[in-house]
Amino acid sequence: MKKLARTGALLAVIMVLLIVTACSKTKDTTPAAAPAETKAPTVDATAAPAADPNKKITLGFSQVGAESGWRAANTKSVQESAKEFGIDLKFSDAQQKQENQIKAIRTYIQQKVDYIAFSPVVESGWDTVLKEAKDAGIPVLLTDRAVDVADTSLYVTFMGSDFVEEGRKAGKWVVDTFKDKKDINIVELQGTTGSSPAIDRKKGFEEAIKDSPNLKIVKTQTGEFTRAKGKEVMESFLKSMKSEGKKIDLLYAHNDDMGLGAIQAIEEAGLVPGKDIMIVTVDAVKDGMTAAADGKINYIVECSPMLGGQLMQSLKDLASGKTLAKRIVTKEGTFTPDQAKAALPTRPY
Ligand code: GYE
Repeated sequence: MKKLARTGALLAVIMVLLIVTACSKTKDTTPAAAPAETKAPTVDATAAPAADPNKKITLGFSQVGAESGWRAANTKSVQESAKEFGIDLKFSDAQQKQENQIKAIRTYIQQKVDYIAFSPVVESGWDTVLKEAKDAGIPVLLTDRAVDVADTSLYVTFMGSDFVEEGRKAGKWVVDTFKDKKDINIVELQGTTGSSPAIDRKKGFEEAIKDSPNLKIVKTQTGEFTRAKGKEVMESFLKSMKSEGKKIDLLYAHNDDMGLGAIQAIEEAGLVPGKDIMIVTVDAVKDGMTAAADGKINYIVECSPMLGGQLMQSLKDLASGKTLAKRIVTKEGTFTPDQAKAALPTRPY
C-alpha cells in the first residue's frame, strides 16, 4: 500500500511539473485549456470565431437604404431581433449606394466586429471588400439579396427569398388570367438596376410567359423600387403608349411601392387601376395588401422582410460552432384581393 501511495504521489508531482512547463510556454492571453481549433485567428470566413457562450456578439449590418415599405419592415426586424437576441448591432444605411456599403464594411472590419451582414444593393463588385473581411477573419452573411462573386467562400450563407420563383409566380398568374385574350400589352417596372431581385424577378417572369404569344412586354424600365420613381415612369409609359395609339393591359411591378406610385399615375390619367389596367406586384407589405384588398392590385407575390430573427439565430449558431447551410430560402405565398383582405388584420408589417 505504502509503495502504491508513493508511486501515486510521484505521478502527481510529475503531472504538476508537466502542466507548469506547458503553461509557461503559452502567453497569458491564451487559456491553456482552449481547444486547438479556437486558438489561432481564423482566416476562413466560413469557420466560426472562438466559441465563448458568454461573450456578447457584435454584428455590423449594412442596410441597402429606406427605399420601400419592405425595407422599413426589414430594418425593424433586424433591429428588434438584435435586441431580443442580446446582440450588439452596429447599423448603417447605404442610401442605395454600393460605395456607401463598401465603406461601411471597411469600417466594421476596422472595428473588429465578430460578424458582418449586409443586403447588397447590386450583385457585382464585391470581391475585393469581401476578401478583406475574409483576411481579417470576419465571417460575412448575406441577407435578402445575393452577390455575384467567383469565390463563394467569401460569404458563409445567403438567406432570403428565391426571386426567380417570385417572378415565375407573377408570370404564371398573368398567363392564366389572360389565357383566352389576345394581344396583351404588358409594361414592367423593374427594381434597382443590377440588384438580384430586379434581375431575377424579370428572369422568372419572362420564363413563365415565354410560351404565351398573346403576352408581350412592350415597355420596361427601372423604377428603383421607390414609389416616386414608380409614379414617374408609369406616367411616361402612359404618355408614350397613348401617343403610339396603344393600350396598357397589365402592369408588372417588381415591388408594391412602385405599383402604388403607378396607381397614382393611372388614377391621375383618369383610368381605374385593377380594372382598366390590371396590376401584379411583389412584396405584400401593408400598403400593397391594402391596395389589393381595395381591388387596385390584382395579385401580389409575397416576399418576406422578416429576416432578423433568422439572422441573429444564425450568429448564435455560428458562435457555438455550428455550420450553416450555404443557402437558406424563405417560404412565401401569393395573395388575390380576397386573400389580402383576409390576411390584413393579422399582418405584422
Ligand atoms: O422587394 C423591395 C426592396 O431586396 C427583396 O428590395 C428586396 C426588395 C424588395 O426595396 O421592396
